[in-house]
Amino acid sequence: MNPPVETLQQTIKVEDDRTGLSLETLKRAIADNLFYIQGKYPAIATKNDFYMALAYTVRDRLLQRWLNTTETYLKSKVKVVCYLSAEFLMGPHLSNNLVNLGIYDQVRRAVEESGLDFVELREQEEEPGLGNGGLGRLAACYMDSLASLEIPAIGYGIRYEFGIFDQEIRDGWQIEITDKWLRYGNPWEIERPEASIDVKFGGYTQAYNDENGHYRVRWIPDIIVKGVPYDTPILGYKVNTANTLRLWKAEAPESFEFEAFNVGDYYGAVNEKVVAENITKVLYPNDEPIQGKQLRLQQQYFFVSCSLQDMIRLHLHRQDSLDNFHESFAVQLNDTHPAIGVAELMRLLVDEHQIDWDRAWQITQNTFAYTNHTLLPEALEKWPLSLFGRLLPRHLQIIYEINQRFLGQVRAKYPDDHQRIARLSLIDESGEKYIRMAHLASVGSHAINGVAALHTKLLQQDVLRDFYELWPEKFTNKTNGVTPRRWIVVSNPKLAELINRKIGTNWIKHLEELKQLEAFVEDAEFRQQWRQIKQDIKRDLAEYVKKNHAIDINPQSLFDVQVKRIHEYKRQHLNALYIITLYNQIKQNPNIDVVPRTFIFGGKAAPGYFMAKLIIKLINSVAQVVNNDPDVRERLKVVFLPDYNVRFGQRVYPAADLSEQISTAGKEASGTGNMKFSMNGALTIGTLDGANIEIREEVGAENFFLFGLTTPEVYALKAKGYNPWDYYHANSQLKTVIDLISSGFFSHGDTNLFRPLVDSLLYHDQYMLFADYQSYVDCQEQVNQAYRDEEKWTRMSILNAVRMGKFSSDRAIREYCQEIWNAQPVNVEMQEYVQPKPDMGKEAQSVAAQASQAWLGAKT
Ligand code: F58
Repeated sequence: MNPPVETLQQTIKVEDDRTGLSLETLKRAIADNLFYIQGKYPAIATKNDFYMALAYTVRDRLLQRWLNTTETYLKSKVKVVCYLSAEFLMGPHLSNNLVNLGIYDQVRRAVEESGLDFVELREQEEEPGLGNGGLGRLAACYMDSLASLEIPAIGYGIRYEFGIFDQEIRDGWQIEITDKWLRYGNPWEIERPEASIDVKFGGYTQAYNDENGHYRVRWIPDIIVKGVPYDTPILGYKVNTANTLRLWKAEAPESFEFEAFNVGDYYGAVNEKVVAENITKVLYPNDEPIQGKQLRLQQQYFFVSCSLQDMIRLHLHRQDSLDNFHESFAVQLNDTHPAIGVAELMRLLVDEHQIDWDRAWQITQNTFAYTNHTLLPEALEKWPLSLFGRLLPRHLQIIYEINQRFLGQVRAKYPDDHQRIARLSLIDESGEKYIRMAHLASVGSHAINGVAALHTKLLQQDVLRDFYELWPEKFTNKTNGVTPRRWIVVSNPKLAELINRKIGTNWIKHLEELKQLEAFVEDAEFRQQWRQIKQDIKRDLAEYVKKNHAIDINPQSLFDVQVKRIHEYKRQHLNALYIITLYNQIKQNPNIDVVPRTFIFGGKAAPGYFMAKLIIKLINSVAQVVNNDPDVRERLKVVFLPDYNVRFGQRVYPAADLSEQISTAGKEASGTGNMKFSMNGALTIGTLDGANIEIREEVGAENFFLFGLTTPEVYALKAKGYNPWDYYHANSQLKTVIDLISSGFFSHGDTNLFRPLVDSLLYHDQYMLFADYQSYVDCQEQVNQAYRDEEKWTRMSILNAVRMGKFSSDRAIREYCQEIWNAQPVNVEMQEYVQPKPDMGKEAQSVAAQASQAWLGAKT
């Protein structure tokens, strides 16, 4: 006979299926989600169905923290950091969430005990590739650190339907394939249609006097687009803080459709919808700004307007007046893509909330701070004034007004310095008129920063020199950092495990503690373990390459890796010249004793960037020749691995022996791949550029392979006149390499294929490859010598990794908090979610409802 129900309730504590962590509960939760969310039973479920069931199981375990965090922020007046970025390159969420929740092993077991293959399910996840490269990935690392440091933060961006394209290689050329990442659904986001926001475009403005006789302007737009937020929880590492990444999708407002339907314009109505939805369709895949593309400006204004209106809504829920908006929010502009926010906040404060101009300007300047990510002058964003005025007529007026007042200040300080005034103006009037977005960002912000020490110095001396002379106090350096959670714990669990055994786990949140491992450098057993891990990971990569690309690589060889966007300034082709040099040496002297090397490349080229695509073709063509030549077999291998992305980064950084960071000095703002490699024990061959300089300072010059011109030397050579032919004629090894490419040796006799590349190197190479060629080749020889001495190499590898404390994004975020944002950590208490009881008091119900409405967007 069954025991009475009351007895059962007294004796058995039932674990909640959505929060419980026992193996039995996890297994049941996965099975339940498969049934109730995917609507499948195991016999008919696809791998993706199982992945989704697993992802929902993990998301359930995040929700308690996420909602507690949101509630904590809403109830208090804590300052919230808003990171405005057109790109967030998050990478796969599953493993990261499992690590941050501290339940990786447990969930893995539950999956395996359910008869499923954990790794296979993990690989099902489509990575959200909502960014191009370093800038978007930095935003993702910063979101992880903000949450891990318990700083209230919201990441605001765009929910592109198609992220960065998938890359295929056909016949050595890059082919772009649409990234349909949302095809099978995204279990990590929650749509919040009730929190939608209207954004205006086009039309005209009208001046009027309000009821108090004050002069005002209203904006009558052509079209209105609806921004719908999609929220993703960003959980910190082993804390209760789960911040929000709020990405906006553009939709047509229903009312507009109805209007058109009413007058019978069916096509017009549908077209309106298409136009609106186009705004967030696709990420621009360029690594330099595209001048003059209307859709790009629409994207920028769309997400910035949605985000600022959202902040104002949240602010007015917590406070009565907008007068202290800047105490509620610190808004960081991730490059100039969101810089239109300066004019938009002024518009919202002055036009829509009737704050007087001077006060609005103080609030605006105190709210914004601007990070610059590039030194290439051609990469500074500017918008044709005509296009700008057509799309955002009110903002153009506001920018004129800001400019007039700003230039008034400049004139007061530098009377009659007309050139300086023209240089500083927000409007470039040298030819066709343009709005200079970096100037708008600089004028509208209280802080301006570069992303590595050299970069900040060059900003001050060069790109933003006039602003630096005007406001030196606004400038600070914030050297980039990367999150050790994703870039060590998730991607290199074996290394993390070894470190944990030696010094515990504190280093995961305090990376400088890795220094304690220096004590083990002279411990032969530790070195052996270190080497073994690298070896195992290299073997895994070799298997992966064999399985996916049918290429054999030797796991004993030196893994020499260059993965990053393909760009002339990053000089992947310098690396290719070295490969050809080595190849020639072996061909000339087949018995030469070389260190076996595998050259691994990965990276996407902007679809319209011909020279970058030709560099990919060159690498693949060299690979074909080298890999099929029996004379060099077992000594040289070249592989270009297609579709480099976050997931592949996680696989390749831990497997690298050598990290190629070989940009022309003064061109790479910082680099962050350089940090990920070094943290995983790769040695760097690099120039004195970006964060390489600081990495070398930290790991010690003796543990870094330095070559090439310095920035002052590059400038001096440019000033003097760089003549590539001098190097070509003086260096027979270099000449042989170039002549071999020109001869058609790598292109089946076609002497035209690589001509544009060779011509650019010989006639107008801004990046001065030939000037650095010999120094690079010599330095690579030092690498070979060092690699021959296994113990020496291991010592260098260990010292590289354990001295990387400075390059944790936690350090970077702490600096932003203290020196720019004035933001403090906030403790989030864990409260168990309790099912609302039928007898819940009216008062309690209404308090709960108010809080949720503010967040969800009910108008206050
Ligand atoms: C990168 N910029 C820098 N831009 O090149 C790199 O040195 C730095 O480490 C990184 O930012 C983070 O600070 C970068 O990735 C882009 O991808 C933009 C995308 C949108 C168009 C303009 C370039």
